Amino acid sequence: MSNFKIADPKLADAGRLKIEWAESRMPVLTSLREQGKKDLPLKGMRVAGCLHVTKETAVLVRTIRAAGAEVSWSGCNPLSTQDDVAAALATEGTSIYAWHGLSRDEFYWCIDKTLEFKPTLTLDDGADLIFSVHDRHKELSKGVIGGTEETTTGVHRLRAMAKAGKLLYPVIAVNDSETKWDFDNVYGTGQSSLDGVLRATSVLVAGKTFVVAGYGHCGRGVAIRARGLGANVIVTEIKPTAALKAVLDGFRVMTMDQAAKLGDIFVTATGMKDIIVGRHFDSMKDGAIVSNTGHYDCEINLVDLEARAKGKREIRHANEEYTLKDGRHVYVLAQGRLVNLAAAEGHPSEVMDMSFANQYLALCKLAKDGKEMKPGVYELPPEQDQELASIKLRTQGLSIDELTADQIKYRDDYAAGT
Ligand code: RBV
Repeated sequence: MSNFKIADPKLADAGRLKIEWAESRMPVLTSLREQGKKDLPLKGMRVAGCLHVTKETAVLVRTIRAAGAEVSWSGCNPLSTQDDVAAALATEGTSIYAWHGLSRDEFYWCIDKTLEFKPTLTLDDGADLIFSVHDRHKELSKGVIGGTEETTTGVHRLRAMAKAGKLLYPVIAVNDSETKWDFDNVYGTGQSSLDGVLRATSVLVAGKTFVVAGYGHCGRGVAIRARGLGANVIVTEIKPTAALKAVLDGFRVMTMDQAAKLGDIFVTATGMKDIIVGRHFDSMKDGAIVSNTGHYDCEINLVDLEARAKGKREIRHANEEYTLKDGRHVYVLAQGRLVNLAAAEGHPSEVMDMSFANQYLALCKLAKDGKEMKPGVYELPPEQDQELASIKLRTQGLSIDELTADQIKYRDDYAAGT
């Protein structure tokens, strides 16, 4: 019998259909599952997970369980849980504590519940679970062989913990695998963020001035897709080389002070706090739409906006209209939380297929070798990226060329010139 706290168990049938749909688009992860059913690489493991409860995550959870592990799960964002998926997981025996719209206290309560079974492995997206182990449940860390981390923000936190000498067990930075950051962060964030903006607003993107803050992998993905829909895209940056890349990719680059006056739609993708603050709201056009796709909700300063507002109302799902004291309106999507997961369904299954294959393989690696690994942040082997990409290509019916023996000789021959 599983333990769970979810919104409504009656949603399980709808959740199961969603999961089936995702599964049909995740051939890499499901092929690993078939192998895992035979080899049971996670036998005896207790995996605590804190990651968005989506249909794709459910495919990962099923895979981890099929490989022999017990699982206890919570969501990693108050607004990203898909309640029907949570219900489906609960009814198939997964311990899960997650519902859409939980408070901050409930968020940490859910994490604490997942730790009750004393995990041997932790799986994070944003490092809130690992941090909870280190902060409030230090005694549990002795029993943890290792952990994994899904996202840039979490890896950043963990590297800072390791640098401060505070990290107590080895963690694999799944985010840093090429088959994660070069696909999920770019194409996943690109499409799902636009999906979130569109579901929350249904506005015409063509012809709009679309401001993207940050030109890392995520920001680049959003900028490319916004341009694809016909927007005039402006990029803001703090890093000279990233800004220059945006310029050479054909985007306008300027400061947020300048962009704030021009933008119709804003998406922040920086991982940094206070990207859009009071003085930016002061200069925005009437009707500006503001959203964030970074991991935490600190990029748009809503306290500053509240201070300028005389009223607000939810005008559509995940879309709040703020009326400012001077009569202008600013629309905030998904309360400034990641718009792709809070207003839409997160990244498409096809990219999560590779991200979660990396997650699964990282857990298997820790189950096998974790006891010999010192505390620290580790990366997955680059050969694994090539293997996963090969499976992905094969399942799409695509073939690629191979070097001949003669070409390999040429490649390795430093004396061969003109
Ligand atoms: N993300 N997961 C999904 N559909 O399950 N969508 C996005 C999904 C992850 C993504 O890998 C990213 O690194 C993280 O969410 C940000 O919190």
